This record gives sequence, structure tokens and C-alpha cells, in this order.
Amino acid sequence: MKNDIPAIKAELTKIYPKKIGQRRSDQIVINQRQPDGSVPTIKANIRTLPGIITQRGCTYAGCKGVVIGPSRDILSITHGPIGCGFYSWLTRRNQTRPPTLEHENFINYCLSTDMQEENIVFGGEKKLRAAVLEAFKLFKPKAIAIFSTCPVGLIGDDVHAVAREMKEELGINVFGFSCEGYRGVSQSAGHHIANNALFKHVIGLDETPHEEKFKINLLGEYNIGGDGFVIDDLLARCGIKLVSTFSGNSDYQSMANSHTADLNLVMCHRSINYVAEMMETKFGIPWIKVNFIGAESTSKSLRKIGEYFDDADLKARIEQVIAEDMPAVEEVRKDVRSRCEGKSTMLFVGGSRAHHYQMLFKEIGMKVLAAGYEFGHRDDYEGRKVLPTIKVDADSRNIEELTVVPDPKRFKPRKSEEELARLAADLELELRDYIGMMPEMEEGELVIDDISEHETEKLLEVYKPDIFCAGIKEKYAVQKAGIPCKQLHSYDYGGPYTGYRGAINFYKEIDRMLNIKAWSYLHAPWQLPPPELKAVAAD
Ligand code: CFM
Repeated sequence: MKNDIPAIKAELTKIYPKKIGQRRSDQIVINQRQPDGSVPTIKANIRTLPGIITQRGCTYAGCKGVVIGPSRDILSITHGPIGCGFYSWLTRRNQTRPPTLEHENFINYCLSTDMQEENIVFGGEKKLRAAVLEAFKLFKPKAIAIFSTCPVGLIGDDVHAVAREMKEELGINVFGFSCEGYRGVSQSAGHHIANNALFKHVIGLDETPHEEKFKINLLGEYNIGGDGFVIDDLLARCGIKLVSTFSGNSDYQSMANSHTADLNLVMCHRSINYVAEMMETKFGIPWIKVNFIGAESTSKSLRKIGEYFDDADLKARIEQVIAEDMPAVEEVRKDVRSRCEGKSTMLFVGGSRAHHYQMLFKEIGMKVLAAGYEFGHRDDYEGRKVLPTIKVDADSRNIEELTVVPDPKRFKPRKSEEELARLAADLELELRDYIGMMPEMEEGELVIDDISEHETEKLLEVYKPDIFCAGIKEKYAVQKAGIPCKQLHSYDYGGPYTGYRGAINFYKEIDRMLNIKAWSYLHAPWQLPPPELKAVAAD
């Protein structure tokens, strides 16, 4: 069955009731190209079917945990029952490095209003106000962010009104998020809500100019396992000024100042494309898609920056950095490839990573059998060219779409339209564009959106991949099937995996996981005769 992809697809959905099976099969597609090169349509960013057991997270997780959480000096308060704050407390491996010990770093703290039944009945605004005041007295932060959890929306607490009042009273920036867990179909909605608030309440507040020639922001890089540190170092060696990162290793001031940059790099398209687009409309800063996962992709991304600024010195420095770092990468790559070539993998991660990490596997000659996002949208699969054809459903309409216009004073196109058109050709059309995962995957392979637990188990059974990439929820079920599982959310305890240094780390990690003998020693109890029986047999 391994090579009969339509049969595998049928096998995955066979067990479901007819209606559910039909609906799932719109989210499971065979990546067959059309004669014009386009990829098939996939259903994505729709409600999870009840009962299938999704790996998705909630809207609050996407807003508080993913986008705002990594910023070290925005003080985050979760308005809700204690569980929401507790479970989002230090569970994502986003790292931060304040310049000195005197600098603020609130990442280790977990602040919650700890709502009780009484607050659900009589309202929680009073408690929230008291919490903001208490937090202010304790920490004296520059900014406080208030996150709504499900009950807050259900009882109708107005977190925005509280934020406005407290902002006035305390004289610091206080802003709220209507990011109740149920607000959207997944954490993706939370990304959008977080992007909107950053744009409304933070970006553009600090006008400090920078002297440097090549100023950029890195959007959608969250410094998981130190990924961002590697990129920071690479950019610095190339002579590129990083004004701000959204939001790994970031601080409030740098975000407030980010509109002074001349280019936005978009790493995770899913979680941050909204900020990129809004900043271009309001301030005139163009954006390009980059990917610092994979040695090849890193070089390609650095060269794109060189082309954008179109400066001979910068281009030369970039080439020098690539030339300095690539020999070490090549050495490890060749060695690891000799043991991993031809082995297979599957990647099921939230968004961008299911695409980005395919690059690293290809570099060591491994085959990607199937991949999918938990909550990506059609544009993440098929490319942004499908954006005009995506129907806006009620769930998406539930999330505010900001109307952005050019800033009367601060809009300054960084490049003329002609220049941008010329660059677009040079940059292989990835200026303001993302080509998506499917065009870069092999033909005929399976692409599965919002994969269920049952489908995961079936895939393991049918394909028996050499390694499976997913997260903590799937990890132990996969390993019980005798297949090593690499966590691509938290990286287990590893990383960084970005840039050249990260590529070397990843090659070695996969080599170790694939070629270690431990798996051959594993036997389920029923696969071996128990010692008592052995003794009986010996008699
Ligand atoms: Fe972007 Fe991310 Fe991802 Fe994501 Fe996430 Fe993540 Fe992810 Mo886990 S922002 S979409 S919401 S690359 S936390 S750092 S690993 S699901 S693929």
C-alpha cells in the first residue's frame, strides 16, 4: 500500500462516519500538480470536527503564548481561571537575554487574576483592575498586556475599558486582548488578534532614529531553543542592523521603534504576516519572506537582503559570511548524509515549521512522505496567490480586520514601485509573497491539515517512517510505535536549529536519533517470553 497514495488516503478516513470522512478528505490532499504547475486546493483554517482529537491549541495560546509572550518586558496578565495562566507558563522554549541584569525580564513570572465562581457570577472587572494595580506596584513595567480567557468573553468583562482606565491612571501603556480561547478555530486567530493590538498600541510610539545603513525587523521569529540568537549573530556579522524582532528576545521599546526599519523579514508567515502588511501600508516598509532553517535557505535569505538593499559592500560581506560558515556545514552534512540518505520522515507541526524543516531533511538526503499544519491557512499551503479566492467565513469574520491607511506624516516608501518591480524579478517574486509549502513538496505526497490522532497512527502503520516530527502531545504515542519522534515545537531539549550552526546541530541530532541502537533493544512485554515461562521451557 505504501506507494498507493489514494489507497492510503482512503485508509485514513475509512473508520469515520460517512459525513465526517467526506469532510476530512477535503483536508487530506494528494499533492498532484495541475498542468499549469498549480497545486490542488486544500481545506484549512476551518473548525475541527468534533471527536477527531486535534493537536491544535486555543486562541489565547496563540495570542499570549506565541506572539506576545516572548517579549521580555511587557508584563502579561491572564484574566481568567488559574489554569490558563499556569498552562501557558514557561511551556514554550522561547529564550530571552536582557542586555544586563538590571534590565527588566518578566518571562519567568506568571500573573493571573485567578477568577473564582464569584467573579464569574458578579463580573471580574474589579478584580482585574486590582490585579493591574498590584502588578504595577510590584514591577513598575513600561507596558502591561491583559489577556482574556474563555469565561471573560462569556460573562462580558470589558478588558479594553479596564486597560484604558488603568493606562490613564498609571501613566504607562496598558492594552487588552479579546483573545478568548474559543474566539477562533485555533491559535491562528490569537496571532491575528495579537498582531492587531501590537499595531494599534505599540508600533510607532518611539521615533529614535538609527544611523545604520541597513535596518531591518525580523518578524515571526520567537527564539525557540535560541534560534533567534543565531540569526542575530549572523545579521550582525553581515553588518545588518536588527531594529526589532517580533517577538523572540525582544523588548517593548524595540517594537515601538520598529517602524524606523527599511525592510521587514517574515520568517513565520502564518503568525505575523498581518504586521508585515499593515506596516507596509502605514509606513511604506516592504517585506520579504525568509527562512533561516536549512543552510541553503539561510544563504538564500541573506542574499535576498543583499539584493534588496542593492549595495556592493553588503553583498560582499554576506558572501564572506557564507564562505566562512559553509565549509563546516558541508563537512558534517556529507558525513551525516552518508548514514541518513534515503531515510524517510513526516512533519506535522502548527504552521510554518512543517514547511521550513523540510529543507533540513532534504539537505541530508531524506524523503518527506507527508506533511501538514495544525492551523495553517490555505495561503500557507498553496501560496499567497490563492488569497483572493479564500472565502471569509463567520469564524474569520469574528476577528477584527483593521483598516490601515498611510500615515499622513510618517509614510515613506522605502523603494519606488519601479525599483520594487525590478527587485521582485531578482528576488524570485518573493517580495511581499510566500509561495507556500505544497509547491516545494514532492509531487504525489500527502498533505494533511489538522491531522487527527487516528490518522497519525494509521500513517505510522502504513508508512513506518524512520522518524516522525511533531509535538509533545503526539510524541509518546509515536515512540510506542517504535518510531523516534523529534519535537519540532520545543525541539525536545535541543536547538538552536537556525542558520549554519543550527543546521549542523540538526543534522547531528537526526543522525543520532536515526542511527542509535536503542530502538532495536525495545520489545513490548508480549514480544518476549516472560522470565517465568523461559524457566519452564528450560526444564
Ligand atoms: Fe509560527 Fe512558531 Fe509555527 Fe506558530 Fe506554534 Fe511554535 Fe509551531 Mo508550536 S509561531 S506557526 S503558533 S513557527 S508554538 S514557534 S512550533 S505550533 S509551526
